Amino acid sequence: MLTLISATPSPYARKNRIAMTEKDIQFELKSEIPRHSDTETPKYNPLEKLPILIFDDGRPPIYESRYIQEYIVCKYKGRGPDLMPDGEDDQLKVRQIQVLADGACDAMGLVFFETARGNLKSPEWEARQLRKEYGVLKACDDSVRSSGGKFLVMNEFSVEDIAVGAMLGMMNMVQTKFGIIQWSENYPELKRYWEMLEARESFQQTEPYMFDLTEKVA
Ligand SMILES: N[C@@H](CCC(=O)N[C@@H](CS)C(=O)NCC(=O)O)C(=O)O
Repeated sequence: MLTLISATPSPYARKNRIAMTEKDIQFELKSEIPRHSDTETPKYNPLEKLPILIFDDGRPPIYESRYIQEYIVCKYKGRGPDLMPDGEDDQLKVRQIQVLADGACDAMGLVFFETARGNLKSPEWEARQLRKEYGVLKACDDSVRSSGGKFLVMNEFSVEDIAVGAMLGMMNMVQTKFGIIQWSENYPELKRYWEMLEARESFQQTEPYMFDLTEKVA
């Protein structure tokens, strides 16, 4: 049995959970708070980040959500949806979109911890990160409009749809809980695409929610 170390609000772990659910791969979900001192992440990943996929046969664990997606796509090919188109150029498009979606999640993390600095918060730094959020939203909206179909590349549900869906789910959570970013009103097409993704069973089962961070981290 595989084990995935995850966190309830994590868009990164959510991507892996969605891919494994879509492919009907059984795994144990271990949710934790990676920024608390009792986190198990350093035991498996020197970068101290989750998601981490742990094997029960002694193989070393793997980490980095995009790498775990690649592992799932390669090792479970032929099981459930491929989650990756066949053509090289299409695969490159998929990976390019993943870079943007994951980068927006990284920038949101930086905004979150900048906010936690209270009086030491740098408005310039926060504005720089928020600019990235809005830039990625615009780029994703452009991709939705030019895809001409339901999904972004070759009209096949693939890992870049999962990445953009998880990113938008994270932004929605942040908008609802902290009022940090407004996006859904400005991008009706992107919102429609996101709602279509969220209607999938794999998305519904993994809806993100915030945990209580009780230790000071920044
Ligand atoms: N690039 C990494 C980002 C993972 C990441 O930032 N995970 C957060 C949880 S959402 C984490 O574990 N943070 C702990 C830390 O940065 O120390 C990935 O895609 O897996």
